[in-house]
Amino acid sequence: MTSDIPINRLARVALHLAPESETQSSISGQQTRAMSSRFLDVPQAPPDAILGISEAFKADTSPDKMNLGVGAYRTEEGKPLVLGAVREAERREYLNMGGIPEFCKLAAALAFGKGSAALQEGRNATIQCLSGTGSLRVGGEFLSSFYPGPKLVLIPTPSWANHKAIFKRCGMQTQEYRYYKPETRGLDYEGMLEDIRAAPDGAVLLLHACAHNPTGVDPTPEQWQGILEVTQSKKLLPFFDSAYQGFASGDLDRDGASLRMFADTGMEMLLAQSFAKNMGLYGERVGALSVVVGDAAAAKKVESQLKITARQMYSNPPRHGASIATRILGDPALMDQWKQELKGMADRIHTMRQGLYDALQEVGAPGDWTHILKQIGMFSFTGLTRPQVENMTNKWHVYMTFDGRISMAGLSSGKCKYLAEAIKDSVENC
Ligand code: PLA
Repeated sequence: MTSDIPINRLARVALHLAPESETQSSISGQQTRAMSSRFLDVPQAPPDAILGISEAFKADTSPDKMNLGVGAYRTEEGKPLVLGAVREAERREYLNMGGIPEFCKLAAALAFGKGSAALQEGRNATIQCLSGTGSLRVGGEFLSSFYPGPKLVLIPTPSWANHKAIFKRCGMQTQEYRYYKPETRGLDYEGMLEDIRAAPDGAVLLLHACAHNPTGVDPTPEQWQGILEVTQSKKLLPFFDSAYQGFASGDLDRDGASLRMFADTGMEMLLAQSFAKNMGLYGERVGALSVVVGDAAAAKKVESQLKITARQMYSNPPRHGASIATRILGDPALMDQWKQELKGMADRIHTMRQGLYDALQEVGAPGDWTHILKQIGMFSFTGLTRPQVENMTNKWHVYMTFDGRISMAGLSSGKCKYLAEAIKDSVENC
């Protein structure tokens, strides 16, 4: 690493400093303001483990820079993608503005399957929420107030960086269970079951429905069956996070298989759904929370509480994005178009996996990189260590999260070689 740069790019993120260009003006700005506040002792929050990387990326002026930090789909040209199905849905006049309840129905059917017994029997309470994060948060608030079991959420190690924080903010306890085995770069299935068995009966079990973030490692159908059996014997309450339906395999039903396997047993469960990635509606905040219960009368009561929870946090969710999603989900032609476009995105990500793998072979990066091909979904968990990640950013202008995760959706064919050279250099020299 170059030692002549006084404070490097990543260090500015880690030390919670503003980009250099902003430092001067904020100091002079402070001098003109009153010097006293009751909030002076509020501690500075650390930068977000994922979104903080995008801030550092924006401040970098190198023409080689690459943002593989946040999971946001980009085209071969590195541009955000507005899906054709979304454009078409937006263009059409809204004939029926009963949009919101209709959205909840269609979203639940997309996840649980049209023939789902829970939906047919009216055992689900589904409300539109602010994308995946908002759905998790409202679900956490609901459990914190009304779950009669242990207020404890079991979370995989590692997991999406925000999971633990969201549940803690709701007043829930959290506990980790083993998930990823660095030695095999695969699932620590035995460790996972052992930790879940050792947890208190009735605890909440957080599961990634597919395309586990950040590892890209999902259980096989047989392993899901084993996880289901432990969930039943321990009377755990599964809480599925489905942020990538259709993105993992390119097939919506296949990516919904795990949560359907659980729901079809008739068990009670929660589901947080996001349409950010699969519809490319990131900023529109389209999502849904479903609480599936054992009895339709209970579902009505649960729904009333979910609505009050939302009312007290943000009153009601935005309409525009959910109206687009409703149009697509409710129209067979748009549905077909969307499925094709989803497949296109999943396939491009797959091509990038192969492209990066081939480039690593070509440049002769030391080590076994087959995990890049085996992992599923938007991310690759490269196995790069923190010093190696720092080298990737500081020397090569490649932005990625400190845990070694790269967003394959941010890569393009023309950049695989450069990325492979950066990885080779980091592995060899750090
Ligand atoms: N759950 C998981 C597993 C996620 O990966 C993400 C997003 C969310 C929920 C929340 O998504 P939403 O609120 O935008 O619908 N994870 C991203 C972005 C893609 C982020 O961190 O906000 C990531 O880069 O990990």
